[in-house]
Amino acid sequence: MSLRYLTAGESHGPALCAIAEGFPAGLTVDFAAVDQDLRRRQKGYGRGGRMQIETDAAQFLSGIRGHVTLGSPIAMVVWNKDHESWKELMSPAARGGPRFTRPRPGHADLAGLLKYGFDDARDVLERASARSTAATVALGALARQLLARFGVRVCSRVGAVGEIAAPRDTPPSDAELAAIEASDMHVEAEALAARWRGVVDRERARGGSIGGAVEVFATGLPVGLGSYVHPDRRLDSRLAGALCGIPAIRAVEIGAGTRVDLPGDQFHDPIYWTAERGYHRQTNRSGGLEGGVTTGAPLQLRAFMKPIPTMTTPLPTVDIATHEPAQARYERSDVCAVPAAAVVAEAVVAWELAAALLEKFGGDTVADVEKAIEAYVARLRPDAGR
Ligand code: EPS
Repeated sequence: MSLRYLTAGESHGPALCAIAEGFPAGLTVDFAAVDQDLRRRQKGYGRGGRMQIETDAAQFLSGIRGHVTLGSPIAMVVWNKDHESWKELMSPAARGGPRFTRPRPGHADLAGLLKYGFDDARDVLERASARSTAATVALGALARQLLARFGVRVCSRVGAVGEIAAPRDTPPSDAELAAIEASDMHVEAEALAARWRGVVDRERARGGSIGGAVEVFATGLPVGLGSYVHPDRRLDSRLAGALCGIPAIRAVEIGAGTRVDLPGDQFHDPIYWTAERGYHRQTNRSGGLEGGVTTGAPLQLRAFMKPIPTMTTPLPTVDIATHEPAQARYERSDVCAVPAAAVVAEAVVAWELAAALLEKFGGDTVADVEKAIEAYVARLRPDAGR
């Protein structure tokens, strides 16, 4: 059985919940590191009022004893502090009260109202809210710790905000990573961050919102995760699907995937072999994936986030109670959540990589997984008689 998860929870309900199933026994979990990832998700220039209210932290209910995984399902809860102020609206008494009837173009509101037969968009938006990504990040934090145990590291930076894109880059160094984590724009170059803040300020002043792009990198991956033998085993399809599962992500690029201007001889990464390094490349335009399989080079992905559809200068819509033209309702929101999306993107990538790693090397214990990886790496060594 492979690694799997479920999340549940409404934005203003009591809590967000997550269950992770399939973790091997024997992994020491650093709870503080999980909460650190949750805090990272809350940061970023352009965030709205909700992040001033919450101090997200994960409470572990099962599957771990004395910080060590038991191999049983790991249940986690992230409590919504703001629930206190929304108890009434989230209670049965709220039925029959004021309704949210002016759906926001670009949000799940109208599709959800029609699909589930509701007459109040609150019944849709509570679950469609990107608040659910707190549960995603808690799961990703666990996956990241499993990966770290085997030398795999996942990190991210913002790659664009609005019309200003950063140059394409390679995985950040340790010093750059420290600068990225210290930046409210989740980027190492302060000059770029300043320009991006200007874009966010401009949109805030216009009553608008703005999207952008995030880059996710993973280093230390062995060659051979994922498979070309069937579409749903391709790691590229699984990573793109996972990234598009994040609210507001509309496109994913793998390596230089959108560089359709490059002919084949300039796009692909020539293969070399030396006795010291074995097979290697001098370029990584594949983004670390060929045939849906990891090449052993750093994984490089870009995910593109649309502007948040909730705006103080709302778009035209229709009131579902009257069918009269109306302006979309404004709910407290963020002007820009691209830095937070980078942290969420890291989490889903970490999860998919952990799942792929366990599929290839899985065992009941972390020690079993370690032995399987060691045997495989030994088979691939340049001096292993191949
Ligand atoms: C979010 C919590 C939400 C929003 C935001 C993300 O909380 P609230 O609705 O109480 O302000 O701030 O979600 C959206 C912008 C959206 O459209 O879903 C969070 O925890 O990240």
